Amino acid sequence: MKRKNNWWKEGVVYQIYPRSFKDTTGNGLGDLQGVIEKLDYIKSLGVNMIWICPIYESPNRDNGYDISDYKKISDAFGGNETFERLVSEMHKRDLKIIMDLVVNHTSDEHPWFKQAKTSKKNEYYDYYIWRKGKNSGPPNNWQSVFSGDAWSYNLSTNEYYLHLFTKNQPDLNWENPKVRSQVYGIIDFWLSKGVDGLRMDVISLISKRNSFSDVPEKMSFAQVMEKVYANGPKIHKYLKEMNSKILKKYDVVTVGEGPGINLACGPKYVAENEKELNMIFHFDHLTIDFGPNGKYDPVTYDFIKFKEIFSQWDKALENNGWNSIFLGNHDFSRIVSRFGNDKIYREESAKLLITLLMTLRGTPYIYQGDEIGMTNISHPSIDDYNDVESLNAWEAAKKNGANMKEFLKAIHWQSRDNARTPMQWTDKKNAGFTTGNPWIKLNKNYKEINVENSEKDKNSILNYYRQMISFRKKYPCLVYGSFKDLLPEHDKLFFYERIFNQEQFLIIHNFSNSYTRWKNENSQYVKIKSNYKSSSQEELSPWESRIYKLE
Ligand code: TEU
Repeated sequence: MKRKNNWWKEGVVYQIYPRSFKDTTGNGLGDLQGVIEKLDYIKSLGVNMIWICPIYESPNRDNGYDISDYKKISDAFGGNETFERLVSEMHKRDLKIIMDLVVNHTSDEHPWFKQAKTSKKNEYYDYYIWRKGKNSGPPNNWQSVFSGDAWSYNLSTNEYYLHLFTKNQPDLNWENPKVRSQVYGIIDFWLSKGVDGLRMDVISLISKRNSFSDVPEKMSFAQVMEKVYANGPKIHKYLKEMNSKILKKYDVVTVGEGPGINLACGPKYVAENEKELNMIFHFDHLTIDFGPNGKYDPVTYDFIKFKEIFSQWDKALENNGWNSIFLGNHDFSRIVSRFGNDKIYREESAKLLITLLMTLRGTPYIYQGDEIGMTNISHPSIDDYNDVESLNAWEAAKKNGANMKEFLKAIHWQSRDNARTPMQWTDKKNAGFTTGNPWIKLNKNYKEINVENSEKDKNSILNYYRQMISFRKKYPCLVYGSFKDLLPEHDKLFFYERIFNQEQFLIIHNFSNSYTRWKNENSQYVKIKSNYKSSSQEELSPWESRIYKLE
């Protein structure tokens, strides 16, 4: 199949976690006016799209991923009026806006759920998923992604409701056509206001396996996700319906977040002829360091496997569909801490990672703060953490008699708060994020790592990001060209070619702290970009990236 060219394939996305971006009111929480004030900065990076995490009315049990009013922007962020100003200011600058659509579940404070839980006769009862208990406990042994049972008891209906996340996030019943038509109404509401795209939260989970059978004891949580929670029997029916009823009326981009989506089932979600979604986020590479007991049981990741995942996904979507290229977001550690070296090679490795992101096939996503090389935190006490996933995992570990000193290390490594500390703008009070008390502790290193310092230094990570983004935009080959890993078995080097018509590139990255022997054997290829000023013909420096072009 001949691949179609689309604006969203050729662009680059910048992801904003609004509560940690920029506060303009002094209440310690980022807001939309803050985003507006920073639009020129974002534009200066060279990106074309901004994905903004949920900003709707919410009790914030999961920082906005628990929505109580889908058509209202939270007043804490500035309300609908500020949002409309944001859209218009973005469009003035030729920036597209992607909103987060969270419709696997609502908040338990959403009027639908407040009604539903009152009685089995209530007209909203069937908006959610209810089952009778078994042996004076929940209907089955399903566990929530955020620890504990995935079912909570409700007295008025004498039943349990399903929540794959916290108990404050009841799952919607997509079997009910009224639920689906409400969702399409919400989508229409925002797209008709000029929103250019949707990132769909855990969209892989909306179709449930209605037998609700127990999960076999031995299954790892990753397998449960793949085989039990995600990719349910009607998922493609729902996505096709969503597309034909509403999405196809607009020229918008859609990216489905897909826990549990694997190589076998992934391509169908994004195949152009299936008319469902444009892109998905799969997590094969971001769960690569999860151990036998999941995220908070981390293991050293296998670099060869890491490269293989990129190759396999590229191949799977080669002729039909489109990839999203990302190494982190608001749910994972900082990319330089996780995949680079945030100590002695912070600058080099951060530059290597953006070189990787900008030279793979697919649409690249950059998460706020990565452009200045922000790093993980390691607070001495769990009390300094905010994320519900970390806090629940901590309680569960305590109950299970875990070694809590070790567990704190796992929190340091994996907590979602690593990515949620306030954006570091300056070396002044609270890194210029707020004049008040920040809702979450800052990373102590803001005096050194901040936008203001990065602007002054022409060799900063920030300025290198700008160069790399504009570099990518210059060559269609980097967007559409074929991809081939040329050294799949090498345990330090990632070396690949990209080819598109007459344009050809060789790209090499040294994912290690050591000097590594490597020589360009083909003199027709000329080095045109690197994260080092000068380098040897015989070896690569630690965390060095080079791009060669066929002349
Ligand atoms: O994340 C979905 C999801 O599965 C994540 O919880 C992910 O698996 C986990 O963080 C990895 O440890 C989405 C949102 O991105 C996340 O912020 C929400 O908390 C979650 O959905 C529930 O809406």
